[in-house]
Amino acid sequence: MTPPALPRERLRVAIQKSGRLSDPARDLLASCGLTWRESRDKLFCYGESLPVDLLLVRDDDIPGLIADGVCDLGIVGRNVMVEHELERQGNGHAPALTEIRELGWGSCRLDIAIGEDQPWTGPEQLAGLRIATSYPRTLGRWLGEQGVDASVVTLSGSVEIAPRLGQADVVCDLVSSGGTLAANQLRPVETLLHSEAVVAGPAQPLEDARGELADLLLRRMDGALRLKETRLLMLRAPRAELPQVLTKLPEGHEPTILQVEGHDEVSVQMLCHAAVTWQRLEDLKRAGARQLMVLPVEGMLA
Ligand code: PRT
Ligand code: ZN
Repeated sequence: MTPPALPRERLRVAIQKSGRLSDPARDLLASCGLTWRESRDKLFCYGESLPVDLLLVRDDDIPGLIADGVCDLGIVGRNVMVEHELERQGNGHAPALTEIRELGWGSCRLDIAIGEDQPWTGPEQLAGLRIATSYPRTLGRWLGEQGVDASVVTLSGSVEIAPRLGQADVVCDLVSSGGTLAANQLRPVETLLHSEAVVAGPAQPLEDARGELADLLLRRMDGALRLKETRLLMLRAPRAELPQVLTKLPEGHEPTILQVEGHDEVSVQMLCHAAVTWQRLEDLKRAGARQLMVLPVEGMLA
């Protein structure tokens, strides 16, 4: 696909067109205040609120688009980015990408998995075996680090059924809940990589107007990601119980404590860095707090 010719003072961000990362990536960009108009083929979104356009592609294409300078940033799994960089390295090229932000979602592991009834003594057990994977370079690097000589069978999908089809002895695949492995009578024994969605950018920083736009977008992303986690905790407590209640507050900003007019009571408000658990609310209540309330925060400007 040839991207539309546009002046390069517009920033171009590649995201997955459809798949596990596409909705969260769009939601994140929307929470940064981006609005856009989709092209008829739905592969290109023209940024209306900011000169930031989106290219909707297969996740595997994102690192290459950044490496070639077609896109300036991308939202992609670390697993895909690492594999791309190792492929470049194998071909004698310098690194093209850098990981700019971890996004905290799309988490998974790249694991070696063996038959669930097979014993596991360690990586040396893999010597001489056939390992099916969609991540041959990441697997190859790990095998090299372990000093194990095994043969890598590269498959583009359905890796977990390779042992049953006689294509491989063990697998090296992405795992999140572990349900797919279990359904295929496999169990994970080694983790090669911890992955999550990341913002990837070029190894060389962007220097023109696009650099400033990228900084703006990243600052908004940081704010949006922080806000997503932030909660406002509100409660009341008899003044006498306040010291005890304060010891039970979760992590967050310094609490604001106000006297409740006409009562020997205080009202406490606090911005918390993470969701407040039921356990925490029960602990606060036992310490003397009443009328506990936890609210999401829509916007914040310090
Ligand atoms: O069409 P396109 O090429 O864009 O999409 P895709 O099919 O290659 O990717 P997609 O949407 O499946 O995954 C995109 C990214 O999501 C991956 O590159 C990872 O960074 C991330 N991710 C997070 C996962 C998983 N979790 C995951 N569980 N990607 C794939 N899986 C698969 C895994 O391969 C296995 O088949 O889910 C199965 C295992 O899941 P559990 O929950 O049963 O363990
Ligand atoms: Zn893919």
